[in-house]
Amino acid sequence: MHRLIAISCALLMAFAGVTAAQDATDRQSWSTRSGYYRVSYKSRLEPLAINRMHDWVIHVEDAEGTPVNNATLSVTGGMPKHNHGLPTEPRMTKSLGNGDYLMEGMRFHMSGDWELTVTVDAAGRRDTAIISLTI
Ligand SMILES: [Cu+2]
Repeated sequence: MHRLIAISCALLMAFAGVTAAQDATDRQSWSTRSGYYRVSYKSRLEPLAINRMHDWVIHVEDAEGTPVNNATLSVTGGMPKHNHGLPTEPRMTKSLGNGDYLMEGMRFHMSGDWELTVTVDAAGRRDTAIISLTI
């Protein structure tokens, strides 16, 4: 019984952590290393699955929450525990407006823990966010 309560508490705390990390759009977002931007993403393949080529829409805001347009984005990534990268080279193909950017060519070829490095380059400020996700 005590064990069950402990697990419930851990779950509640995990939920609280996720909520705190969410931005106004109710999506999880990540601050870039130097704090210039916040990035979030939406996969056009939901739920995420392995071995399926798909697109992401990455949203970029500045530290004040204003959407950042006219940025250049790049995405690299891999599985740190396996010491390998992404099987593809995703490319930003379009600025969709309102701080949204289309990244084409996303594909994950293994289940497990992935780390994506999103580099945002706008108005001479280049900064990087690390997005962790598990598929
Ligand atoms: Cu792997």
